[in-house]
Amino acid sequence: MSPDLTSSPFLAACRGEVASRVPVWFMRQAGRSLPEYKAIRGDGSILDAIADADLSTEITLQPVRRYGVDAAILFSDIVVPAWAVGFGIDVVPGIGPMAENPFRSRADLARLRPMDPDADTPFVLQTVRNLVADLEVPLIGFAGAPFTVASYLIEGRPSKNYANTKAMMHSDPQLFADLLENLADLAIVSLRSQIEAGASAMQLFDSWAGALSPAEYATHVLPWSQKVMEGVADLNVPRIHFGVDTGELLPLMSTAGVEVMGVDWRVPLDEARRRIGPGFAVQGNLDPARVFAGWDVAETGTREVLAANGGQPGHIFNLGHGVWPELDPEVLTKVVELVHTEGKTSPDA
Ligand code: 1CP
Repeated sequence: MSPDLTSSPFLAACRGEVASRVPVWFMRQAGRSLPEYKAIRGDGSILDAIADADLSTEITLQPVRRYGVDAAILFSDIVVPAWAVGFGIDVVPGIGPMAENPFRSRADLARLRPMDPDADTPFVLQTVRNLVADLEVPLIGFAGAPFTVASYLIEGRPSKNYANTKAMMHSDPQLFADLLENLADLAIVSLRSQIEAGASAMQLFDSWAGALSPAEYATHVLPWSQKVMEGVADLNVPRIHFGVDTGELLPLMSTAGVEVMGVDWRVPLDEARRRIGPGFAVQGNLDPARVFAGWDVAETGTREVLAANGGQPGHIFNLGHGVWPELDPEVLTKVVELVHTEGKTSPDA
């Protein structure tokens, strides 16, 4: 029997309630910073590891065991739905998602057929079921937001300036909208299947939305992220929304239909709360670089993040972006311990 997790510190904080402690987890907490990951991951594409439910289950559990974090995040990737429906995308070790034939024209929409999770991603559902049977903390399911996934399909590889993506957005807005609508549908189906299999929260990663101006975001991106959030609303799990370099976009992103707003390291949490207004929990936001710098710097940074939240209910401690492969897991363990002992929230804060 899996335990009743409703009163877990993580889910309480997502609801904006005072939790027994400030919960903490790390984006990209599984993966290459962990020696135990490198030991079992093998070579080749991460997609092969994701297609192996036993391996994905173990990789998801590794950081939970090591760090004592308050939530697990499914070991998968944001390109899994597009890969599973046969778009033609791979994840190349040391680089990231790559498509040999990028999305360039209306005809490419046919490469994104609807997804049937039972037939197309049975291994994801099996991994979620394995995990919820084993875990004593909530499992977070996730999807890439339509814009961020589109950026990989259009560029065909990780990008610095999103030149092709923004060119399509401005020169053929209808094609861009049709692509994002298609990707929104894939994200909805994928998220619903993860939640129905047992995930108790979800995060929509719009990692690269910070490349856009607020006007571009509002017109060309927000409606499709809103569609994703609405498409899972009836399942009543907390919805977390996050992107990097999104300080200017926080007020808009928080209108997508979210309970928890993820904040990168550039905006202190008190300022982030001021920008998005009341009624949201916040997640973040220790700069990974301050973990890289070693424990003394990480300790000061952790205390600064807690102080910026000022004890307000609804704080989920996290990094301001994902764990870097070069971070020292020992420092992250100490961050978790410090947040657990010193992090307090109060209704009077
Ligand atoms: O083969 C490997 O081990 C390579 C590294 C790796 C890993 C561990 C990739 C390739 N994906 C993942 C797993 C992954 N990806 C998780 C699982 C949870 C965990 O690690 O704890 C998650 C949540 C993701 C999500 C993801 N993939 C995002 C959003 C989060 C973020 O960091 O902004 C993005 C942008 C991707 C694309 C991606 N996949 C992999 C890489 C190296 C990248 C980024 C490439 C780039 O810089 O554009």
